[in-house]
Amino acid sequence: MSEQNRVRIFDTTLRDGEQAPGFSLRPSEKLQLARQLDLLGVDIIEAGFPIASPADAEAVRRIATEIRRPIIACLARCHRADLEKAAWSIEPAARGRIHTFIATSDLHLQAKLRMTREQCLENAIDAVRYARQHTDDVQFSAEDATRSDLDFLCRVVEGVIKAGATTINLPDTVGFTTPDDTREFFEGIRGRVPNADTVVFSTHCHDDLGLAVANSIAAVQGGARQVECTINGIGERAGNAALEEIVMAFHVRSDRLPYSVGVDHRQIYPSSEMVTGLTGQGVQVNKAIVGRNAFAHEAGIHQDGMLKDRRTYEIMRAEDVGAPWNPLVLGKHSGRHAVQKRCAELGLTIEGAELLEVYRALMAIADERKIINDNDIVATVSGVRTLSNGQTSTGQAQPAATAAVDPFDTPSTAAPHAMQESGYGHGV
Ligand SMILES: [Mn+2]
Repeated sequence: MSEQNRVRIFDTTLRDGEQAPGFSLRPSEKLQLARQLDLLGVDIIEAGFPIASPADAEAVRRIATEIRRPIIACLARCHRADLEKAAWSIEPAARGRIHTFIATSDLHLQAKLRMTREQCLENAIDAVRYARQHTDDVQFSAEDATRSDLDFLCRVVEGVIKAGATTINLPDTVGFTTPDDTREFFEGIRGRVPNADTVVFSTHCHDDLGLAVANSIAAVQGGARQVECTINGIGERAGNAALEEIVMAFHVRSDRLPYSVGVDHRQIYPSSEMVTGLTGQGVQVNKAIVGRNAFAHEAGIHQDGMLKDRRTYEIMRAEDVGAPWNPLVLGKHSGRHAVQKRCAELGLTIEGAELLEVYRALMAIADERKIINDNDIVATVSGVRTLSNGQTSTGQAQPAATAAVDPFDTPSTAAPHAMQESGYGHGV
């Protein structure tokens, strides 16, 4: 793939992610996560917002000292004090970036910053010039870019490129745009602004409408070559674009999305686990790529297909993202085939009438408990075997038909024989 289609992954888990409610991390935890992000292969780590607190500045400086391969970036408003603190924080870095920003939408200028467009433009240019005195790598973000007046935004982008900005980030700060908007927006600005081809354009999307990943991909199709994202999609409000979803979309659908990244997929799941562990905030079970159910199948028709050929219901493999592969969750939608397979994995060979007996007993448990675990399986097989041997714990003979669970109180008894083989659950 050509260098033109190389997309830089700018991870902001430690900045935008960390500033979300309930996600704050201590400096030592930030350093631990930065090491993992380095292993993951991200191009840029945004390590913090140094003016926000002395601990944040210290964390950025420690990361900049230790983590040598990726670019270490940190955030600063267009204020001298912010920029000085940012410069101090990245000073030890092998490659340090100052990321400065100011809002460009009239709403933010009037309601929040109480400044005119001209003052905004002047502040942006001054900040970029000042940052360039400390590092050659300066990123400028136009906060709320997607709700800004396009002509004014183009003037700001032109001004900061002249002042020395090397990356131009156009955030969808409030998660408002759609994929079509986003693509036209990037194409339009890159087409209009002089010297746009001398800088890297960047996208930063929030997920308020659940469109952050789709919008980020649309931005890349519109010419952006840096994507800002976070592990597990954590971030302000509904979060940022999820790194794992963007990377795997490029990987699985390279036919339509011919973009390359430097990320090692097999480090995706370990990174997700670390974020969950450090923050104490789990991901939703059905979260794409990293959720507990992302590679699990309970529906019997799916399980049967999976046992015959994984490609029937999988577009990527759990092991591709470093996740443990334990795809067959046994529940009330499972069939005998899956029960037999799991028993075999547990060292229990069961077939024929015994399999039917075990299957019915497990389905009765599933009606009560939603998920059947390995202990249930072992206990059920042992219970069925004890009964069919005519033995009970007291040594007295007992008829095999009276199992500990009611084998007939399950949906399977009413179904045709063929359905018991593969089980239930929707096929589509
Ligand atoms: Mn953000």
